[in-house]
Amino acid sequence: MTTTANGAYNFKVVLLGEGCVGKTSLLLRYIEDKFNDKHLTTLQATFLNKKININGKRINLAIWDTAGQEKFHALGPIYYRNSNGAILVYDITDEDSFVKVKNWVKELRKMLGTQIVLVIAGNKIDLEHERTVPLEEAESYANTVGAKHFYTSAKLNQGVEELFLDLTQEMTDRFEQNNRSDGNQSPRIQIVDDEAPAHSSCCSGSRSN
Ligand code: G3D
Ligand code: MG
Repeated sequence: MTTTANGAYNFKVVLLGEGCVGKTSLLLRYIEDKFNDKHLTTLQATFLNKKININGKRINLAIWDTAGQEKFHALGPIYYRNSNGAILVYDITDEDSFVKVKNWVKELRKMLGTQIVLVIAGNKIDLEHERTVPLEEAESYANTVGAKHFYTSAKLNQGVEELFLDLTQEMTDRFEQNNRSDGNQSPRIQIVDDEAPAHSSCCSGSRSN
């Protein structure tokens, strides 16, 4: 995280979760307000930028999506290093994807400690009738690990804006608290490139983590 010359905050956010849970769809819904855009789904990975304004503060989010490496168990620390926030996505109709979220929480806490802000997203709530991950279990789990829990549908555009807004607010609060409590600590530097392309992946194959 660093502040730019014009005083804006730059935060890095990573999307994590099993393949096919809807990570790319959530990102495209948030940034482009689109769902199942076949043109965008053919692009290759990196990140998308979003500029937002909260209470007069300008914030640049660099939101990283995977190139589908999660399907080959190939997402490592290089992907999530220097992240200020992580969105851990599972599919409410897929219990294995919730287990995968728990594994990611363990890994992130171990590698990055409590500095990273975590939010958990139970996606595909338009498929509520197919739910297999119990509501109370997901919410109480999130509580125990200090993460907020949101329900989302990238398809119907439910909960998406709220999730990103809450995460951004929390990252901003966290950054300002840290600055107050340790004014001498130099901020983590992170380069934001406005020209980076978008990405998404195809999910017609087998699921994996
Ligand atoms: P990923 O990036 O986590 O791998 P994707 O997941 O965003 O590529 O989405 C995987 C599949 O789930 C896609 O379907 C996508 O349309 C679908 N999906 C994503 N979000 C939702 C949602 O909120 N509700 C429903 N019903 N489906 C969703 P395909 O068929 O293209 O593989
Ligand atoms: Mg994807």
